[in-house]
Amino acid sequence: MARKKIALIGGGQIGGVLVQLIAQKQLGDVVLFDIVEDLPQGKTLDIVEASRVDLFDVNLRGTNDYKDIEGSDLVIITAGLPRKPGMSRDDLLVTNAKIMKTVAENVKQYAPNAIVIVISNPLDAMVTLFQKITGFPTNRVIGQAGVLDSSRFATFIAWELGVSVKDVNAMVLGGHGDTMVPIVRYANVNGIPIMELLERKYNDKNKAKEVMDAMVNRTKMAGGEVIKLLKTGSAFYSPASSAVAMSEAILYDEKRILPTCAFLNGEFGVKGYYVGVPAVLGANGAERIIEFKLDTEEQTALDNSVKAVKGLVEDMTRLGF
Ligand code: A3D
Repeated sequence: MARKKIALIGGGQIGGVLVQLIAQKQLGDVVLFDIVEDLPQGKTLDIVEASRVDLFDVNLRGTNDYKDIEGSDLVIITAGLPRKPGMSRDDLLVTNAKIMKTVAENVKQYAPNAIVIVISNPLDAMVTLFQKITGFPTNRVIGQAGVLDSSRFATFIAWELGVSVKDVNAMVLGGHGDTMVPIVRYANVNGIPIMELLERKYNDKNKAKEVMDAMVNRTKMAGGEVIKLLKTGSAFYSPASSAVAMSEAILYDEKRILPTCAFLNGEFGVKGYYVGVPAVLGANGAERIIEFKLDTEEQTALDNSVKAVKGLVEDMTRLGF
C-alpha cells in the first residue's frame, strides 16, 4: 500500500510539531507549506535529520509552492495568526479569514479529494469558511478543538482526584470559545461519575460543585492561561497532538468517537452550522454524529455556544467572506 500523503498548511508553531509527530508515528509522507520563504524547508530538514535517531522513514518536504500538495489524502490547516495576551479568538477573524480564503482556493485546486482538518482560529468560523469556498462534502471538512478542550478538562480532573489521566473520560462540546460546554454529567473515571468521586472526597455536595465549577471555568479559559504564560503566541504542542489523534482515526479508519467541529444537520437542535459534537472519525472523515440527550442546563449552554458561533459566521458573511 502506498504511503498516505499529508499536507500541512502553515509551518509555524503547531505546523512544526505536527511534522515531528506525524514523522515519528510514520503516518505518511509530509509536505509542509508556508508563505515564509525557507521556513518550511528549514523545519522539515531539521526534523528529518533526526530520522536515524527516532527511527522513522517517511519523506518530509518543505515548500512555498502549493503545487507540491497535489494529491494529498489529508490536509491539516494551521495557517493564520495566533492570539497574543489579551486577545480573544474572535479578534483574529478578519486577518485569518483572508488567509483561509487563499488556503481554501489552493487546497480545492490541488487536493480536491482530501479530508481536511482545520485548526486556525476562530475555529468554527474558519472551518465554515473553508467548506464554503471549497464546496467539499461536509464529512470531509472538520475542525480540531474538542479533542484538545476535552483533554484539558480531563487533565484538570485527574489532578484534582489524584488518578491517572488515562482513566478519565471527559468531553467538551460547542464552539471553540469561552462559551464551550464541558459535559460534567457524563465525565467519569473508568465509568465512575466524577461528581460522585468529588462528593466522596469532600463529603460535601456544595464544595464538590464548587470544585467542579472551577475546573469547568479553567477548561473554558485554558487557551488564554497558556497564552498568558507564553506571552508570544498560543498553545502548540497540545493542539498538534490533538489533530494527530484525529488524523490517526481517519487514516487508520478507526471509527473513534472524538469531539469534532462537525457540520450539523439538525443534530442537537442545530441545523446548518459547524459546532463541536461527538463524531465517528474514520476513512470518510466525520462519518456520523453521535447524538445523545442533553439535560435542560446543558442544552441551554450549547444553544448559547451555538449563538456565539452563528454571530461569528454572520460577521464573517457581512464582511464579505
Ligand atoms: P504561528 O506559529 O504563527 O504559525 C502560523 C503560520 O501560518 C506562520 O508560519 C505563518 O507564516 C503562516 N501563514 C500566514 N499566512 C499564511 C498563508 N496565507 N498561507 C500559509 N501560511 C500562512 O501560529 P500557531 O501555529 O501557533 O497557530 C496557528 C493557528 O492555530 C492560529 O490561528 C491559532 O489561533 C490556532 N490555534 C488553534 C487551536 C485550536 O485548538 C483550535 C489551538 C491553538 C492555536
